[in-house]
Amino acid sequence: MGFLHGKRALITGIASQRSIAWGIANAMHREGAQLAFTYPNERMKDRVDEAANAFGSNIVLPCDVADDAQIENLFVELGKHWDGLDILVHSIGFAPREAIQGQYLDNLTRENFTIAHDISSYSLAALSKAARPMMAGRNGSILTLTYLGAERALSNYNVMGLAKASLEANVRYLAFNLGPETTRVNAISAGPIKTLAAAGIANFRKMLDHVEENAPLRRSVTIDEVGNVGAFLCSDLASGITGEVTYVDAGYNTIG
Ligand code: 0WD
Repeated sequence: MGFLHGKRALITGIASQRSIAWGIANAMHREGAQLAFTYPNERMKDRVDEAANAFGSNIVLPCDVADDAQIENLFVELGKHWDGLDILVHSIGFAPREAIQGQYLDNLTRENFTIAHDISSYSLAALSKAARPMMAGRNGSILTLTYLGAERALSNYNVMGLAKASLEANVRYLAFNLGPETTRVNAISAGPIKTLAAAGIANFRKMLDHVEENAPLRRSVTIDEVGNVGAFLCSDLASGITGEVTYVDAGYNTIG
């Protein structure tokens, strides 16, 4: 029996089979969790249907996190399928493409700053708040994805680094707020992985090469490696861990 047997997990952020959320869904499914999925717009629906099929789920619900009504409606609809929720996976990030190339100040505008923070950080708190009634008192777990650019000024990551710093603070405040009702909140700081979101970052290949040459393991990580840690963090095996950022980056963050 898998270590997530009997758990119900809502997975956001699947855009393709390369998505980190796909790796997380795969590991959670293998460990016995029941899964439900969200898609942000009609264009992405087929991809997410494909994921649901692959993981034996028939719960696929719309949710663009830029829209309060869709966030609210998501949990109304989910409540028609499930009477409680154990796991919420937030694997969502976005910044306007011009903001994640060149130098930080080159394309920094109030609008780019706001969008990056809204979609990449506020959405974690908004989803957690809306999920709260379904998650309280069940030893539930919320998981998000962050990146080293939250702590270090990295080329091209720019305003996304600020949004990820906000996201990591969000993890700590949510963990502090939701701990008394037994819900844990954690982040994985993943090393660079070639996904659709990563393709938007200028010189992504160069970042990947640098990690592969310099990380202690002399390679990058896979979505399955991130998925395994995600499944662990959302399981009762990790019942003492909350408010943390766990690195799955082949050790890259530990070198100077
Ligand atoms: O190297 C990487 N790929 C890393 C990614 C390293 C460390 C962290 N991360 C983070 C990302 O910043 C993001 O938070 O992991 C998370 C997942 O990213 P991913 O798996 O790399 O990227 P992708 O497969 O593109 O999934 C991100 C998805 C979106 O995909 P697109 O390509 O359509 O932007 O986030 C979702 C969407 O499915 N998304 C939204 N979902 C709901 N509402 C929205 C939205 N408004 N915007 C984007």
